[in-house]
Amino acid sequence: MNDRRNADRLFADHAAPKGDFVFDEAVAAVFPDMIKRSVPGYPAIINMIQLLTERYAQPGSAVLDLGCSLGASTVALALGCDGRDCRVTGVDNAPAMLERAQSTLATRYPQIRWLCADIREVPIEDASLVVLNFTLQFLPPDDRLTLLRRIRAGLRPGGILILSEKIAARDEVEEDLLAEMHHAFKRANGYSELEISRKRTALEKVLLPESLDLHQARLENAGFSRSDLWFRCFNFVSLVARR
Ligand code: GEK
Repeated sequence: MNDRRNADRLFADHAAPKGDFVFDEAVAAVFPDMIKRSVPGYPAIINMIQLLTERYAQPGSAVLDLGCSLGASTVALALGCDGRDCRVTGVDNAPAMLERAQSTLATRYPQIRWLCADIREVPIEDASLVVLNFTLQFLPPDDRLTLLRRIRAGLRPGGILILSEKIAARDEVEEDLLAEMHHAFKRANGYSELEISRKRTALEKVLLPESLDLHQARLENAGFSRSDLWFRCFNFVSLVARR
């Protein structure tokens, strides 16, 4: 899919970024390769977002992708609600990501609106489907419930939230299994031990995973009537939460 220029070698050599992970130009340039080689099941999740959209997007409603990165999930939304006159919006607060999404996709998908903004500040109204595909994990934990409450309040009856997250294990034994298998997945995709450990250090204070139980309890607290796990591979999950 990617030639060498777009292959993720960010943490491979002496020029590896120091400090906390940021979604800058260097990350944007390799992001499709990075996420596919780092998140088990990512391509399947994107395909299923399209199928879920075909099932749940309501005619004339708003459909939002919060933390859209380069727009892979936003395109799945646009394709899934084809012909239903939905207002599809991709939101990201990293200019390097959003600008690249917009410049590569605007001509092919003119129906998508792109918004460079913090997802904690965008209005959510008259929506039938909202996506948080591996984005909530980057918000400070104290801000997560407020956002979920706003999403719940902005959904039409019958509307859903698709929430995908890297999760924390329930105990040490499960943590060992999941972390080991995630590393095995990355090694199988060509990442070296050094790259894996540098990336883990860079993400440590930025990506804050929580347990599946905590996510489901918070969704309930935010007013969602139920949440169902529809995807899991190691420590990566996706849920459908119903208004
Ligand atoms: C995909 N959904 O390809 N406001 C807006 N955007 C934010 C915020 C915020 N407060 N915090 C983080 N982001 C995508 C993948 S990546 C997941 C999502 C990953 C954005 C951030 O800039 C980045 O683009 C995205 O959330 C997370 O399906 O890299 O593991």
